[in-house]
Amino acid sequence: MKIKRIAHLGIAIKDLDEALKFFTKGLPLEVTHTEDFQGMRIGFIPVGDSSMELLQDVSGSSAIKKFLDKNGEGIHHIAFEVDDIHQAVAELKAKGIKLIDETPREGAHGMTIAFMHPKATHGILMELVQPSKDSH
Ligand code: CMX
Repeated sequence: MKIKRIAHLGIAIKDLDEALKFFTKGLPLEVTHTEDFQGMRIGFIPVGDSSMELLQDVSGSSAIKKFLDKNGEGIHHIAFEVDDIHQAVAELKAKGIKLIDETPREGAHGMTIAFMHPKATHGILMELVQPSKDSH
């Protein structure tokens, strides 16, 4: 497995429109893609070779809602880009590393994703992603 870069930092936020005022007017950044995905409203903000993935709960029952209720806004996960996610997941399984997604699945923005369990990664929720051509 080769980890190519930090693809994005997932940040749990209460309100995407409100957060974008800070990120695009307070900071000189741009939101390049927004999407409704599995009970979340998601905004992608490129920063150099990586992105921030702002995650708002809209369903009242997403993983982000539970995280926000427990911790408030903040960094939720870190995503590493790999070139072959199926091979990467197979390698982690062979090493006995606990995964949330034992089979890669479709994520936001056309990415194929798999989460590792935070209990196996020193308390940080980590995600592997294999972007599609137009992902960030
Ligand atoms: N980072 C670090 N630790 C986390 C965490 C996070 N983002 N979310 C939960 N945890 C920890 C909790 O603190 C808790 O630890 P303790 O047992 O020590 O208290 C433990 O994991 C269990 O947490 P929980 O609140 O009881 O939540 P669940 O067990 O129901 O779910 C998790 C936790 C990580 C398995 C679940 O949130 C999950 O499957 N996440 C992956 C999918 C996801 O987060 N999707 C939203 C992101 C957008 C996307 O899908 O692309």
